[in-house]
Formats: sequence, structure tokens, C-alpha cells
Amino acid sequence: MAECKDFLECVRKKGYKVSSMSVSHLDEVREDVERLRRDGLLSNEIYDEYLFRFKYRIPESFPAAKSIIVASVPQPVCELTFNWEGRRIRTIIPPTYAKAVDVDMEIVSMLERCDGNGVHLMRAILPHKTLAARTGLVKYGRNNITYVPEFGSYHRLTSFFTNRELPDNWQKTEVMERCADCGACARKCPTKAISDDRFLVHAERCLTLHNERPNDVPFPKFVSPDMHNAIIGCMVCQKVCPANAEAKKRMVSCAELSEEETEFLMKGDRSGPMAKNMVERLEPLGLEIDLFPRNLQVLLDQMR
Ligand code: B12
Ligand code: SF4
Ligand code: SF4
Repeated sequence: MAECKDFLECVRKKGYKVSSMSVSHLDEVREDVERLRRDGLLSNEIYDEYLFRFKYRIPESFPAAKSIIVASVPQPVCELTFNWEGRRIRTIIPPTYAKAVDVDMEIVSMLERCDGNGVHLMRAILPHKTLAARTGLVKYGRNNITYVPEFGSYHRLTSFFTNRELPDNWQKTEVMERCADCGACARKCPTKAISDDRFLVHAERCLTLHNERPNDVPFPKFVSPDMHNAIIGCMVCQKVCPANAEAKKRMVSCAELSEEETEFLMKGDRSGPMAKNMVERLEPLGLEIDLFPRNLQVLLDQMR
């Protein structure tokens, strides 16, 4: 029996989506990922860079954790403009990069306010898509990204351990029905990271993996200059998706960098007060100064 039946209602009232599960399923969450590794579907490159971090157990510092809360917050595409050699160069930051920390803080403060009774929350270092699909919050698209009917795939996921006993919505992972006769994402993926031989994306081929790396790591040969479509990440498999017809209409203007700021980034300089200033400007957008000039240079080259 749940202690707090309406505890999550405050998050829903804000228009966000939320679900929960019991911590008793943590071994099954681990198995969802580890099974793929045993089957040779997860490369060591991806595992060692990202997936080794997941902690599929109740945190030692939080033995009272009983449930996991998974939340989905809609996010628009962010427009970013660079002023460069007298021109305004517009590019985009895909959803989920900007305001990542703000989303977590907002969910935590909403839940704390709503409970008012000593709720404890701790961010879960776990695969959020797996948790969201396993609690019925989302369905997978064929592009391996998750979808909420009202948000499409333009949403950020986050998860928290809590000491509250909440409904256990553990269920089978599902794929969107419309994917069965679509396949647009697989056809259009520039690097062929989505393929017919398996459901899981070939993460080592995904453009995002390569343009999230620091500037001094060159793009691999299979990434040709015309593939770049954002200052970081890649929007192709989400933009072509019919399930995003509504979501993709939402775009907000996030920032405009002056000639002086753009020139600084293009020089690859990392020192002095200007560097500090740039870090402060870029951080809320989810961009590291270390991505420059590489990621901007490839977009500028496309315009020549
Ligand atoms: C590592 C990582 C990456 C890596 C590797 C991706 C990967 N597949 O592992 C790279 C850098 C490539 C990447 C790219 C992107 N990422 Co990323 N990434 C992550 C991270 C840190 C972990 C992902 C993960 O759990 N991988 C483990 C694999 C095994 O899990 P999975 O991909 O969910 O795969 C499951 C399914 O394939 C399923 N499955 C297997 N077979 C079958 C068969 C069927 C029929 C079904 C239904 C399911 C199924 O089993 C797997 C395990 O549950 C999360 C943040 C987090 N902490 O969760 C963000 C996250 C997943 N990324 C996110 C985003 C937005 C992206 C990009 C869209 C960014 C962009 N715009 O450029 C791209 C999308 C690429 C793609 N097509 O998937 C969002 C997703 C939000 C959403 N709407 O779903 C997350 C959740 C970040 C966030 N907090 O919001 N990412
Ligand atoms: S583009 Fe088509 S196949 Fe791919 S996720 Fe969207 S609906 Fe599914
Ligand atoms: S994000 Fe881009 S490169 Fe990665 S799977 Fe989607 S379309 Fe392919």
C-alpha cells in the first residue's frame, strides 16, 4: 500500500510526466543493460566511457530508499547564433543539453514542497530511458530514443531514489506501434548508426558520440563534413520522425554570441577573463568550451 498516493501529482500538475517503481527491480534494470553487453551489442568504448558509471543498487548513504521516481520534462530545440565576419550564423542545440541541472533542481524542489513531510531524494545514476520504459512513462522509437505522446522525443529524463513507498509500475518495455511501418529514422541517419540487424543503436557510429568529445579529438573518417547539423549532438533521427510533428514546432532562441566572443572560441583559447566569461555563457546551454573551435568550424565550412 502506497504511503503517499498523490505525492507525484504536483509534478503532473506542472505538465510534466512522472512514474515510479520499487527498488526491488534494480537487478532487473542491471540485467536489461548487462544482457546486451554479454551478447556483444555494447562496445567496450561505450561501456567504458559511459555505462560503467551506473549504480544498480540502493545507495549506501541512503539505505531507506524504497522507490525510484522517473520524470520527463519537455524541452524545445534551442537556437544559438554566432556573429562571425559580419554574418549571423544560426545553429541549434538539441533538446536535453540546456538547463540540465535546472530540471533536476526543479523536480526536487517540487517534490519536497509537495510532500512537506521529510521526503528524501537522491539522484539515481542509472539508465533513465530503461527506467522510463520499464515504468510505462515512455515507449522506445526505432531510433532508440524514447517518446512521450505529448512531447514526442523532445524531453529530458531524470530519476531519483526516494524513501517514499510509491506505486510499482514495473512493466515490459515497448516500442511505438507506428515504427512498424515507418523506418524514416534508420533511412536518414547520416552515419548509419540505426540498422536492421538490431534494435540498439550502434552508439559508436552516432554523430553525437563524436561531437561531444573534446576539440582535440578529430572526427572519425566516416563522419563527413556535410553530416553536421547542430553545434553539438545530431537531430536527424528526431527531426524526420512523424511522432515529433508537433514537438519540432517548438524552438526557443537561447543565446547570441558577439563577433568578439565567436572569435575567441574560434581561436581555441582557454585562458584569461574571457575564457571564464565564455564558460559562464556556455554552461547553462550544456556546451563545454572544449568543444570549440572544432564543432563551430565544421558548421562554418558548410557555408563556404
Ligand atoms: C550513453 C548515452 C549516450 C551515448 C550512447 C547511446 C546509447 N544507446 O547508449 C551517445 C553519446 C551516442 C548518446 C546519444 C544521444 N543521446 Co544520450 N545518453 C546516454 C546516457 C548517459 C546513457 C544511455 C544508456 O542507458 N545506454 C545504455 C543502453 C543499453 O540503453 P538504451 O540505449 O536505452 O537501450 C535500451 C533499448 O535499446 C532496449 N532494447 C534493446 N533491444 C530492444 C528491442 C525492443 C523491441 C525494445 C522495445 C527495446 C530494446 O534495451 C536497452 C536497455 O534497456 C543517457 C543518460 C542516462 N543516465 O540515462 C543519455 C540519454 C539517453 N541521451 C539522450 C539524448 C537526447 C541523446 C541524443 C538524442 C542527443 C542528441 N540530440 O544528439 C542522442 C541519440 C542517439 C540515439 N539515436 O540513441 C537522452 C534521451 C531522452 C529521450 N527523449 O529519450 C538521455 C536520457 C539524457 C537525458 N537525461 O535526457 N547518448
Ligand atoms: S522515424 Fe519512424 S521508425 Fe523512427 S522512431 Fe519515428 S516513427 Fe519510429
Ligand atoms: S543522433 Fe544522428 S547519428 Fe545518432 S542515431 Fe540519430 S540520426 Fe544517427
